[in-house]
Amino acid sequence: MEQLSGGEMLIRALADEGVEFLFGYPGGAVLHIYDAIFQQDKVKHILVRHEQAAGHAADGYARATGKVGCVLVTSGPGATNTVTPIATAYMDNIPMVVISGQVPSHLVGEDAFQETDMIGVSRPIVKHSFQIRHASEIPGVVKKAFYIASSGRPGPVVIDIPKDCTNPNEKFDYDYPTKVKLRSYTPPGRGHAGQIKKAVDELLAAKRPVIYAGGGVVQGNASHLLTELVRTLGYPCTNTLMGLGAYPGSDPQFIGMLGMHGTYEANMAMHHSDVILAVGARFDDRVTNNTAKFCPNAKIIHIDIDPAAISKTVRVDIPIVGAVEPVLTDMLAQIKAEAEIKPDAEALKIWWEQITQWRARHGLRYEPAQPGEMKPQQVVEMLYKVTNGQAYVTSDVGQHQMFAALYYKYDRPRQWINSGGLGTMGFGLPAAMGVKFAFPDAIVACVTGEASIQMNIQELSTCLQYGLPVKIININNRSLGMVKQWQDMQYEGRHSNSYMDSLPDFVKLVEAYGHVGMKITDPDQLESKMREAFAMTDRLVFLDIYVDPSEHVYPMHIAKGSMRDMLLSKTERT
Ligand SMILES: Cc1ncc(C[n+]2csc(CCOP(=O)(O)OP(=O)(O)O)c2C)c(N)n1
Repeated sequence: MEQLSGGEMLIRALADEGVEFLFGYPGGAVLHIYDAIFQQDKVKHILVRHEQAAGHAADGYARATGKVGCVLVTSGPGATNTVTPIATAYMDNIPMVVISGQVPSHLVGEDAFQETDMIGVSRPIVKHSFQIRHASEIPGVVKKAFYIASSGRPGPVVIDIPKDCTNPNEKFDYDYPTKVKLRSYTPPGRGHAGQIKKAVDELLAAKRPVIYAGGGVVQGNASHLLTELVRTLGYPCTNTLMGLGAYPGSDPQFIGMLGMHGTYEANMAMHHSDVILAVGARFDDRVTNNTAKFCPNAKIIHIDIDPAAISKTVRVDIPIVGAVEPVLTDMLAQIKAEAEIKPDAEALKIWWEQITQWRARHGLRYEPAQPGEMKPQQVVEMLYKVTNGQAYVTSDVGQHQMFAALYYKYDRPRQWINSGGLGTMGFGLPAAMGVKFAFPDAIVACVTGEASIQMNIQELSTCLQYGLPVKIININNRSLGMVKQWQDMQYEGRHSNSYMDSLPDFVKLVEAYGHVGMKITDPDQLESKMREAFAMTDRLVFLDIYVDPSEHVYPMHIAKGSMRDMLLSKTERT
């Protein structure tokens, strides 16, 4: 049997696991591992400029591919810099393995240089963690870590490795396990047949049904089945922020995103429905508004892989615990088996007429721009046009994120990549890097704001090193737009610390990093400049686009109300 050191075993195990890219940053505790990286060429290490970006890049790679994203950092500050990306991945159920170096075993607990209890620090935000105690454990732990990260409800796993366990002078037998056995961990598979039958009967009897699909459909690779189900039944479908692309955004049966900034028609349809089928969605507070007033007349069917998600915030009538893919397969088979029972065509006709009226009342309407100004919504609509709806779009957090969610139509799962659960500013650019590594020929656009982009702007340097021609669409409103919007609405317009003075000249800044920058202030130049930017297929282009700083995102739920309680513009409410 081959003899390898702990450091060599780690990298070989990653290669055996099929890891293509390891996003990381070196330091003392991981130097043996970095030496092992140097001496092989299977796992490509990507040197970022900040460990936070390593985490988000691995996350973006994972979201775009469905594979596990992988990160390597040193102990202490290197490890703690990954806390935000770990929490980001945890909230959105993204499969990720983070390997942190640790001080040598004999110094653990002695406040040694760069010692942080990473297992303790990360405990509330990981699916699982492993502390390595001996080099020989490494292959087995890597196998388990990847299995746990990617199975069931996916999530981040930390492996903490003391430096002595990677010592190049101590070699052990290397054997990568082919199977993994974990006594206390069995992710659910198929759903309960009786519950599936009950759910199908309820669905077929519905008069005002809505299918509400979330990120679980994307992560569970079940978009094709969701699409088949929605089309078979002829029912309206709404997606959560995390679920965009799970059902094609340009399809007439799609009624838009729901929730706090959901479309008027999606929120109204939810509120007035009599049966809701929730698939891989978790009824979070940004969706439900006040749970006590949530969809008062609806029977709720909930498919989720995690039993803990059932009736967590909203009481569910028919729970189905299982992976969405086999559950939707079984539901479709059940519908076919009950071929003599059809949805109520007359009721459905009336329901669609009602939805069409709601759509006509608001839809994606926004106030037109003043002459010479640009609205942020226009920018996203132009992005959709210029990229023919084909781009992978990553975003940061704020108004621009909501505009990117609402005004770009995502027809494919994994096309829309954003931090929905944690809402992490600084996510967009490194996530776009991860997507570009996964799909070098794809169009990748990062829709951001001038505040968010500055949270990881140093990654422009990484983009130059690896030749990553992502396009950055900076929707520049000279302010922390979303914060300012809340201050306008709830604090009588007192803009406490939500204006950013002294912004850099972004064009010069990106040029200093070796890229192309363009400033757009004239709406008449928006299309031509954007086309010019996307035509430069081998260059990173930063479009700094000045928009109306007073714009708000609408609709917006009225706090403590029901799904149907919305502000529709600065002067209208439902
Ligand atoms: C790391 C982090 N800090 C603070 C916040 C709170 N926050 C949410 S949106 C926002 C403003 C974002 O401004 P910008 O990136 O310019 O986007 P805009 O809303 O103007 O489109 C802030 C500060 C956050 N989500 N993440």
